[in-house]
Amino acid sequence: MKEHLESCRQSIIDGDAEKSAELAKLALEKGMDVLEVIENGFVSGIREVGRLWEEGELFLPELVIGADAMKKAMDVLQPSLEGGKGGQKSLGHVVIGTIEGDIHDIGKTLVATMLAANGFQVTDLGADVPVAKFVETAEKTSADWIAISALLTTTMPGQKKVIEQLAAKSLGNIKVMVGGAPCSSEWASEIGADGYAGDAVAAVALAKGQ
Ligand code: B1M
Repeated sequence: MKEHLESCRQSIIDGDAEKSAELAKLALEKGMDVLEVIENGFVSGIREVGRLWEEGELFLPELVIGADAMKKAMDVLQPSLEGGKGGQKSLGHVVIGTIEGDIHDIGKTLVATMLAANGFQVTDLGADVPVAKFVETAEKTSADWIAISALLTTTMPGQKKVIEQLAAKSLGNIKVMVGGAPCSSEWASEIGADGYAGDAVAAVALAKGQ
């Protein structure tokens, strides 16, 4: 198990998309815990790529190649996370997306998949989503939650703008959760969000009111 997780992590650091997809398939065949493989294998690898890039040991193209390897592995694993979907009563409707100016979508997609797998109806708006689009979609679909991902310190203020637009339109009944690497519960309180989730499991618990 430990060895396999380490190989998964290394495949992302090496930017080897063929290998990462192969290791993801192998993990499924071995019946490994998919969330553990994602978090302690592949996510650990992409975070290391980010660290190496920040320290100047990798260049931007290598960051892109690492992200591609990560996406290939997620493409293999994501369907098995969706297993819980269907047949159950919806626990509520969540509109999710990555805020405008920000194209990081790996974590957001993982959160969307986990919410859907746990019985929520999810409208995934994708990445680089304008503030008004979150508000309009949530209003039109009578959503219970808006979940806004931001991975850049420069795009975090967009999360606050969504909350301000909701208030301006008297839609304060729609709850807002924020997430993404630079966010925190302090940030959520500061901007008046209803909650912060540090990972996909926490996002599900928050949406369930746990
Ligand atoms: Co970028 N990038 N990147 N990047 N990138 C970061 C975020 C960075 C921290 C890297 C670093 O410096 N160490 C840094 C941000 C610095 C800052 O603002 N403080 C950075 C930068 C600077 C940039 C560019 C500006 C680089 C450049 O062009 N000069 C550029 C920005 C482009 C843009 O958005 N406009 C850029 C580009 C890219 C790639 C395209 C190459 C690629 C993204 C590919 C893609 O997503 N399609 C990329 C990647 C891969 C990263 C890192 C390495 C990894 C992000 C990731 O996918 N993590 C990242 C470093 C890092 O985060 N440590 C970095 C795995 C993912 C599963 O985790 O997204 O954190 P995460 O999601 C978690 C939780 O945060 C939470 O649950 C998820 C699952 O556990 N969560 C939520 C996330 N969203 C949530 C929403 C919720 C609830 C929970 O509900 C609301």
